[in-house]
Amino acid sequence: NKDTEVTQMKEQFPISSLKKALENAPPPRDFLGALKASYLRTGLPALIAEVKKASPSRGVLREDFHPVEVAQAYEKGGAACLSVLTDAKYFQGSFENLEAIRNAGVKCPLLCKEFVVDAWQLYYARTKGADGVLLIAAVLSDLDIKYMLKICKMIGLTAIVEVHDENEMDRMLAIDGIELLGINNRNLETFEVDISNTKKLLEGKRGETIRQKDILVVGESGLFTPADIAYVQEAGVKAILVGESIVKQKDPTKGIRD
Ligand code: IGP
Repeated sequence: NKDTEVTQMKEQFPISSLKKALENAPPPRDFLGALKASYLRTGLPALIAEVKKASPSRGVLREDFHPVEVAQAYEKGGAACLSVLTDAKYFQGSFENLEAIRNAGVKCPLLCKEFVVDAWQLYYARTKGADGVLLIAAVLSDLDIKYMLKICKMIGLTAIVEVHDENEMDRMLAIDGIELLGINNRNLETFEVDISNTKKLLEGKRGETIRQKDILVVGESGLFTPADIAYVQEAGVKAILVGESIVKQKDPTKGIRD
């Protein structure tokens, strides 16, 4: 599992060496700012386009998968930010992909899409060129989330905190300092996707709290059509995270907006 993977990597790259590397690293790009600018400019949810080769529920999504080409196509197609899967076991991703995309001159801010279970991973992601990370409420305690948010702030990473049900949402709304909240429409245990989940979690008091706290909401997973986008925008979403439907396009510059 992730813990043993991280333990091994920690030995190879001790935290002291990562901190040292970060002293000379180029500054992070403004992930949240890029989303806001895109939303203001277009009036449509800002696109976080995901560089995703495969998933546990759908298998390999694209046989001729070239991460840098896909990333460049997304950027050209108008994505505000990119998400790059780095988990190897379930998504056939890698940190080499993240680094290669960063080094290829892609200007969009990059989200390192990883199962973060240890703060060490935040430093590591940053050394590999990440501007943002995902913190999943389903796998982290409230204390973990608070601690990791602090580290993110310290090293200049933007965090998207991900929830997928009411309980996780309420837990996260009680934590201060969350700027970006992702609502996953995919149930992580059953893999079932239902975009009405986004709407359900933004109704009533919860939606009110989100507006009061000025949290930007990202609609995640299972978005395929302009009608899907309109539906989640109507629910209150200002950014969307899309993988499958665009990675599968013959020409990934032909985004979901076309
Ligand atoms: C993208 P989709 O259905 O457009 O390919 O989904 C993204 O939301 C999904 O990859 C995702 C994910 C995650 C993957 C959302 N949260 C957490 C791994 C871990």
